[in-house]
Amino acid sequence: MPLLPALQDASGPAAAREAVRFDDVTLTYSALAGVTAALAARLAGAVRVAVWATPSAPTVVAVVAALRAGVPAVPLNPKTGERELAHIVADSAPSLVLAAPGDVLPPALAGLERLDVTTAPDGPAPAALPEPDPESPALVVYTSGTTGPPKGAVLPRRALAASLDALEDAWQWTVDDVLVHALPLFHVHGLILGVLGPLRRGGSVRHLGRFSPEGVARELASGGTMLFGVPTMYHRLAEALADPDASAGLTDALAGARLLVSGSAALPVHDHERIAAATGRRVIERYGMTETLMNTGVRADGAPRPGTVGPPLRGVELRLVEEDGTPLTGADAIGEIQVRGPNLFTGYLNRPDATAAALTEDGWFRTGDMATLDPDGYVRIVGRKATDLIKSGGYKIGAGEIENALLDHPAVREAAVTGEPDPDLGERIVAWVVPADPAAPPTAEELADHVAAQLAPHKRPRTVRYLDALPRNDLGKIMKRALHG
Ligand code: MCA
Ligand code: AMP
Repeated sequence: MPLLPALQDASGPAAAREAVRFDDVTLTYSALAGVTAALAARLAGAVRVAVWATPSAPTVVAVVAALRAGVPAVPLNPKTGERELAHIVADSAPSLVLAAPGDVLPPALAGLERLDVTTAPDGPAPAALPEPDPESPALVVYTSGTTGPPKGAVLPRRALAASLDALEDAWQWTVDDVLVHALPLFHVHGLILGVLGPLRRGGSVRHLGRFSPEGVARELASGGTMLFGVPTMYHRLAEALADPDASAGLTDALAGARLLVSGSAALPVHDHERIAAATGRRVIERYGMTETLMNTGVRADGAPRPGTVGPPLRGVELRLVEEDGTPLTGADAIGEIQVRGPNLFTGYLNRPDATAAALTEDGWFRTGDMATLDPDGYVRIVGRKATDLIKSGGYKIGAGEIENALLDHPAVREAAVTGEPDPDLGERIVAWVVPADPAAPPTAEELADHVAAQLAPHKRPRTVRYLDALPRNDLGKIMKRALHG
């Protein structure tokens, strides 16, 4: 089966069905098939293309066209700062950058040929395009590690198809579903689940452009059947439900949805309970990772259980292992989650060392997530092996990359970065800074702007604490645990 069957047969009964809706543009399957086939013809032969992934219809057209052409796409966060963007461009070496007409691209992309992506179909619906090899790369998605710059996870077409079909099975996801979301389109959650998911099913997606409880209420009340979001969004929905001025319409809209799904980080039980109490509906969670796509999920016909991410999805093998790699058995044992299956990436671009370190010899991926198993196989994530990885607003952020950026600031002598619990973001980035001149420390705003400009706004410290010196052990290593004490 092709990756996007409904686009291959755009003259069929689905042709007039709505595929994608943004505020300003709606594309039917026949329109999307036409415009992406024309663009695919122009991309043919490219090694890789970058996509300036604003939350807009041209991003969908660009990614779908690249997929149809069999050319791997590298979605770029349009807010990425100079240093990080320069790294991604140098590492992924795209032949072209695809952007909407009028988008202003930063200097780091100046050396690339630019192709403007329009959403207006030009010409008659084309014949079906040849389907690329399922093992060929579909996307390269950049993701942070504990140290160093982000790595490009190479995701083959086979992994996208396997993961989306496993979700079809778990959630009874059909052509009639209308997905509502406001996730960014440069990560797995928003792009693969949120856009390619509906398109693979022949259903539709409505993207809000930016998240707001009012937008969620409006779209769910007018035909939306499913909502995907990160815990921060559900937290903000829970807040809105508790606010008499904001809850009008929202309560009924959420209550009427077929499925409310949270992922990318843990949804606190408190927010689960607040939403259930206000709407009578339970949010279900699924657990995934850029490198593995989706691993587990509570089924639509399963029992929702706050604090768990459900059982493994169809086709996914999952085990817990001890520190030395020995598989664990029995309830309550805590171990690292390892997964294996057709949902896995093929490796990190240009990083055979990191790829080898991430996988066992027999092909299990080391997630770094620590969990226990309930007796019925539901997975309960209890923590993470690496304390230097922070999940904030659903974004994975490495402490090391922020520390390096802070150390680049002339007014910073030493820096350490940690995550602190935050009711809205899950974790908030905290920078511990030793100023070069204690009499004239840099302001918190200056440091946040510096990190946002070098890396990305979501990586900026939300809190800055000033110290005379960082706590270090006898070997000179920073003792991060002592920072919060
Ligand atoms: C603020 N801004 C700045 C600065 N300060 N810009 C430049 N310099 C600064 N100093 C801007 C931001 O860019 C943003 O602009 C606005 O101010 C607000 O920023 P912020 O406070 O960071 O955003 P927020 O409103 O708190 O965002 C919350 C959010 C967001 C909407 C929930 O965190 C989000 O979209 N998260 C989704 C992450 C995600 O998709 N993760 C999936 C990874 P503007 O408002 O214009 O944007 S995939 C994954 O994890 C796996 C596979 C899985 O399981 O899903
Ligand atoms: P990323 O590398 O951005 O793809 O993020 C993947 C990580 O997000 C996983 O390794 C988990 O730590 C976390 N994650 C994703 N979904 C969930 C969830 N439902 N509950 C807890 N953590 C999650």
